[in-house]
Amino acid sequence: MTKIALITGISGQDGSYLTELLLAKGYAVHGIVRRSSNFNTQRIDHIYHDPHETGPALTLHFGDMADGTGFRRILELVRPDEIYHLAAQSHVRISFDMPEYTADVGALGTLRLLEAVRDHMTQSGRSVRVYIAGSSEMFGAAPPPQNESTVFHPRSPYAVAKVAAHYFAINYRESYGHFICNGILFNHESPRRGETFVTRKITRAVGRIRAGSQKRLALGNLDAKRDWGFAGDYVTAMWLMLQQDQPDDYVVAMGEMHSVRDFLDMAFSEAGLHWQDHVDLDPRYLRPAEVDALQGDSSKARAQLGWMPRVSFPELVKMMVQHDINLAEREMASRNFAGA
Ligand code: NDP
Ligand code: GDR
Repeated sequence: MTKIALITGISGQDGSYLTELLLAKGYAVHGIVRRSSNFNTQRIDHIYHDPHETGPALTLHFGDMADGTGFRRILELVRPDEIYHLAAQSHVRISFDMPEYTADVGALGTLRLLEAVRDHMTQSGRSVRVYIAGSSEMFGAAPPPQNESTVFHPRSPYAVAKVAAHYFAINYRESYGHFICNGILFNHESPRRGETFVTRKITRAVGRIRAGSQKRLALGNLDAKRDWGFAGDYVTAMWLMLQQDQPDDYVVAMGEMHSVRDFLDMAFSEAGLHWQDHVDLDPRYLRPAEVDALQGDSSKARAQLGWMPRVSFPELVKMMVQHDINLAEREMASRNFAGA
């Protein structure tokens, strides 16, 4: 029997890698996308085929985690075996500008999903497994290394919303016996990372500075330390969690800590540049409360799930820089052609 997966946040970085993984495993994949005045499916366009031409291995539905009724309708239609709940306003600094919306989508959106799944299971007698995308931001000010037993100390509206979602999930697991897993994932990046997150902001700038289309790069706190891994490796952990006999919560991380300054050093050096010649500090990018240091202890995921990252930190930086050098060169070439 073909397994059916439903992914919220399918158009995001993780959604695109997870879709590739599940399709390769033979799943029929359904994803929820937001209505937008512009196309917002660039990250999955290479996988999506017109169902009129090829048959639906990947099916998209319009929806929004602020709209519980719409989600229920999609759930009844799709009848998934597994749900991967990735949708969120996922930018930490922007969550200080939009706290109410961030909490509505991140915390209440998760509750809407869990309630819909609860009713669906009661009414249909079916069993649905659910993955909830938690974050190392939930640890916030708790000193490193952080693992599943570390007490949360969230430092942003985003992180508080994720903590609420985490405990909603545990409450539904304990109250109704649902198969729900919380993944507590540390930062994971890729060439598909949104361009306002610090790693991609840096590698995009490196590419453009090298191509001659950008001169300066404005950043905030260079001292913050993060545990950065490759997104393609981290979606495998999501899938593994839902294949276990029992639901549980897992930290997924590389176990290394690097500062933003370290990332700058490596990314600019990879392109033969010196970041000190190009970077300006702009207080606009500072946060009202910062998370200083995150380093995950993922021994549990490695022992129980058999999860292992394949891409090292230096390989990740190199992959992103090479991608963005090529992208900036293509942008310059098309700009020159347009002006020819
Ligand atoms: P992205 O920001 O790249 O993707 C977020 C996705 O959620 C997008 O598809 C976005 O749609 C969608 N979305 C946003 N708001 C809504 C809404 N109101 N209704 C429905 N969909 C919505 O995030 P990532 O892929 O990097 O992360 C996936 C999940 O994992 C998020 O929940 C994030 O908070 C969490 N996480 C991420 C980590 C990381 O390092 N990447 C680490 C730990 C947790 P659109 O494309 O239209 O904007
Ligand atoms: P983070 O990622 O907040 O860890 O959340 P981000 O890349 O935004 O910031 C990492 C660190 O870099 C510092 N920083 C800057 N950040 C941004 N975005 N822009 C800048 O110009 C800049 N200058 C310095 C930040 O202060 C911070 O300390 C990401 C998101 O994917 C979340 O959804 C996810 O839950 C966590 O990772 C784990």
